Amino acid sequence: MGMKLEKVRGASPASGGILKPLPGDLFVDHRTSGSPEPGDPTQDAALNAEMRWEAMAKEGYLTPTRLFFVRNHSPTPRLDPLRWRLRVEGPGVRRALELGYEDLLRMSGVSLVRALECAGNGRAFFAEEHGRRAPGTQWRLGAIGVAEWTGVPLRDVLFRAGLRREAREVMLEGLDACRMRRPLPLEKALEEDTLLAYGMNGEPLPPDHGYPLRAVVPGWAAVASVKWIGRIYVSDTPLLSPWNTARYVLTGGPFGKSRLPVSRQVPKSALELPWPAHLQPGKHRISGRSWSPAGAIRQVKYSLDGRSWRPAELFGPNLPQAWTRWRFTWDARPGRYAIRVRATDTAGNTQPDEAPWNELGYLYGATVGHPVLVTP
Ligand SMILES: Nc1nc2c(c(=O)[nH]1)N[C@H]1C(S)=C(S)[C@@H](COP(=O)(O)O)O[C@H]1N2
Ligand SMILES: [Mo]
Repeated sequence: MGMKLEKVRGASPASGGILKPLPGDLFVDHRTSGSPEPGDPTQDAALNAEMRWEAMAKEGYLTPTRLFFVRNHSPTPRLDPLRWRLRVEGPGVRRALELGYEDLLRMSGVSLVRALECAGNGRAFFAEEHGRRAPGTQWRLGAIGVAEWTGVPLRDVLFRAGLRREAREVMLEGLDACRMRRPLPLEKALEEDTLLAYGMNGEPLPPDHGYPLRAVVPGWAAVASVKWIGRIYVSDTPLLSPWNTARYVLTGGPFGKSRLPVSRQVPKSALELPWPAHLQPGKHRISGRSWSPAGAIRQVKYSLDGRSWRPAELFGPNLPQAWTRWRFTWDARPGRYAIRVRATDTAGNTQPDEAPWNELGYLYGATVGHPVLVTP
């Protein structure tokens, strides 16, 4: 779709580090809480940048790229699109393919509005709400964004290589130092909105978000949406990687000893207020967003005291696999509050009071008390 090729200077080192400016009023910088990832030969701490929700209060439906969270397992690589190639191979395809950046731009493209959300979004609340800390980046709710992604359906590339009857799983492999890779079941890979994206919000993907090419796997935790893709391997057997065996699995608590790879997300809601928020007494318009992988949002309720609930007013687009904005007016009296929000999606899923404990702290979808202090 007529996207312009950004002028890119020549080859650069494999690791570029942090490219996105991280002003403190827009992001929580989680780098310091993380050490280098095992398996990353560069041994550099990678960028984990959490969007501050108050920054979205004045924005429209989409998350502007400059506000979009970043979650890296290795530092951001700088890739030269003139030398970059996408290889498609493995026993599940009839012929191996090699595509360049221009080849992908020439294929017929689509643009879709979809959310990407980290599997660990909300992890901090296992500790903050239930007193049990799950290790890993302590995200509150800012590891989500909704963008317009432009690219080609993954299935069009797979069809070009020709799928064999035996094809089972599709491993998407990143070119970052840790070679992040994770298999997708063939059925998910073939869904029409599973994309290989080269554009984000009408511009070429920025390096931190996967330039030149990333996957966008709607509805699934964003670990499936591999960035900086260099190879797609189609197997005829189930595939393993550290990212679907050791990490990004549900284990412990009700999951017991099983290690279920995280796939689908759960519904959540967030207020567009600082954490904690300080407000003057008087009337305020409070706004936020709710989202679910299972459909659009049917209803959002809020509570100032955790007991009585009132409906918030939904407004603007309400796209499935993206999010919905809502607002309510609050005549705030002095005091300390924990505002809770509970969304119900069109499939009937409602956010619970408690999220199932799991040792690695994924899929925290329970309601959350947003601390608000009202003082003159
Ligand atoms: N190659 C590669 N792809 C990756 C990652 C990574 O570290 N390397 N992180 C994944 C995770 S865990 C998330 S949540 C999303 C984050 O995408 P974003 O940084 O564009 O917001 O990218 C995914 N894709
Ligand atoms: Mo993630």
